[in-house]
Amino acid sequence: SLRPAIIAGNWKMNKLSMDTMSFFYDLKPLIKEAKCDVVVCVPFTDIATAAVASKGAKCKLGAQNCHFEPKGAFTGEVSVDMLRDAQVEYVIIGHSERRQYFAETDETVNKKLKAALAGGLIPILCVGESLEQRENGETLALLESQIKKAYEGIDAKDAKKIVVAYEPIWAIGTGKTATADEAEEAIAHIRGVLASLYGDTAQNISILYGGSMNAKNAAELVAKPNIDGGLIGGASLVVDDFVTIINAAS
Ligand code: 3PY
Repeated sequence: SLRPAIIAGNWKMNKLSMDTMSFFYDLKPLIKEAKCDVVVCVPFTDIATAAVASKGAKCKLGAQNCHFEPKGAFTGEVSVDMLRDAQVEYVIIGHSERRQYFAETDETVNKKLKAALAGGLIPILCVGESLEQRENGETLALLESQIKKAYEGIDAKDAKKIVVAYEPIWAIGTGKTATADEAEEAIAHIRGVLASLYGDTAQNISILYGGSMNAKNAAELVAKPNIDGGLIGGASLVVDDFVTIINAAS
């Protein structure tokens, strides 16, 4: 395929430093032969520990958020440069939990994308519809709008660095997964929107599925032609489950 598979874990607000240490200690020998790119997005406070514990492992580190300003009076925020300095290579931007609980908008998502790209981080951009939007038949229009607003002012060269994650909100932390066909339909649509903006470059953009992807359903999801991997919530906290998913995508 044009696109290497990516399996990215999103720990959300979980794990202390000791748990982080044992996670990478256990993970390292099990992903030596992984054929996909493996990313683990840890809480800010676990980054330093993860950077040491993951040394030599076939995985990259990610954060779950960043601020769009380079520095200054933004109490409690973390900049792109700070993340780079801490050996982070990826950053999740616009996760639905941040949009829902922390007032992120399409506009801040766009600013964060630009800041991450300018600073050399690979953004994992999250988009996805609510249950109400799906039931009202608004899914495809909403995805188009979220994608177009997120990519505003971003050229094709930068656009292809962004990893997209389609995460239907109704499937996040609920145990409900989109069927592989529903996920493929939404992701093919996202790729179509990207093609309308960037032409053939859309074929080089990795688009992941997220939302209760687990050891049982991963293989069927990643077998779909447009699904290039996964952004994994709860199952990424457990080494065995995470490795099963990585192997399904390898
Ligand atoms: C989930 O799987 O619930 C996620 O939100 C992954 O980001």
